[in-house]
Amino acid sequence: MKTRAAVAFEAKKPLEIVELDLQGPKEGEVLVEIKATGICHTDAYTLDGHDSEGIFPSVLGHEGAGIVREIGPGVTSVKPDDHVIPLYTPECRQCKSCLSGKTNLCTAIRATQGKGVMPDGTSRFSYKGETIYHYMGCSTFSNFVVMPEIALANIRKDAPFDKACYIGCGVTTGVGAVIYTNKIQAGDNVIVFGLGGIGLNVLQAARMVGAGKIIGVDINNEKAAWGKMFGMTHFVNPTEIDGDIVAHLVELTGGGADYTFDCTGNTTVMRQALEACHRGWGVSTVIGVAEAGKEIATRPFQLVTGRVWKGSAFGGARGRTDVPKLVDWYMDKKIEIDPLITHTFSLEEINKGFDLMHAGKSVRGVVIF
Ligand code: NAD
Ligand code: AHE
Ligand code: ZN
Repeated sequence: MKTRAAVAFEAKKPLEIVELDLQGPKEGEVLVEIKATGICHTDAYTLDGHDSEGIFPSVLGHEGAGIVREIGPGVTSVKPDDHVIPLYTPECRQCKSCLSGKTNLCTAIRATQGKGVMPDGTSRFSYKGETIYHYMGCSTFSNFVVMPEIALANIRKDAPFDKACYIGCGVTTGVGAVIYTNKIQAGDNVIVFGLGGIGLNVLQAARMVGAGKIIGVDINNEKAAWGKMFGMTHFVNPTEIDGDIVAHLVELTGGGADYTFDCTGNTTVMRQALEACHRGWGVSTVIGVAEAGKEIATRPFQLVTGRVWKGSAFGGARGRTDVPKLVDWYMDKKIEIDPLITHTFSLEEINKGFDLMHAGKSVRGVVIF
């Protein structure tokens, strides 16, 4: 069949809207009509050539929601007309990682996802006979996609696609980092660096669990009002304080935070986030994705004296199990999504979404097919 898609033919070039050929679902695969997709900073990072796994030409996008249109042989967990969220972190429930109960990082198909192909090693997309690669096992910037069954969360049908799509990455990443990766408790002091599409979701989850001080750090003052809407109690712009940001935050929290989060992808900020943790027990979680070749550093003494440095992918959420629950929380108004979606676009307008993100003017842009 044919599908309209925004294709990244080359790094650092605008996406081009073209009609691709799409092969139907094979064994264990599902054809999904994507109804809406968010634009995450990770898409921009790959398009800008910063991803060591970036492959071109490819169809980017990993934050979508849609409807099952056809199933391949052997598929049992979804059927035509089901509403689904594609999962870049699948959940096979059979691999060593899934069975460990210690991680959400299913390893069943990670190697082929990173190579831009389906689990059988081939792509379903082509253009004028040339292969176009998949991205993060999702490619939600295409109106139709083929997904492995284990990478689809089956969600309730009354959730609107243009909001539910955000649960496919940003909402789950931010909320999950608080409740799954860290199990933050009432009264804990929290610092969030970077108040964008991810950081604001960390804030709202910190508010939800009754955190104590909820401090937001951003170099863009326009994010102060956003932070306050999502539970932030104090805002700090590091470019506007006297002296060292770490010392400032340690003083503000009476010795350092119980939990800090990097939601910027900047390795200097990651170090500040670790060092703003409380001596003896503070935990710093890296969520931001750093450019290829970047490394993090700190004095080992920071760890010797009890600070913990860890990371979180997709908020530690097990996709097929937890994503439908997050959709329920949204529908039950436990978490807010609507105000965070500041812009919507047609597929033809998708490059505007990247421009607004780079300019710091949008929180989440969503393409509606
Ligand atoms: P975004 O562009 O919406 O937000 C980034 C925010 O960081 C902006 O508000 C910006 O002003 C702020 N910022 C930039 N430099 C800063 C600095 N030096 N100090 C303080 N604030 C600064 O991006 P997003 O969609 O929220 O994504 C944030 C990061 O999270 C990206 O690196 C993205 O790739 C990553 N990410 C990771 C996961 C995961 O599973 N680990 C999932 C989604 C996104
Ligand atoms: N391809 C990059 C790594 C990118 C990365 O860390 N991705 C996050 C999700 S970002 C979503 O917006 C993730 O889940 N990582 C776990 C994984 O298995 O990719 C690189 O450095 O090569
Ligand atoms: Zn993302």
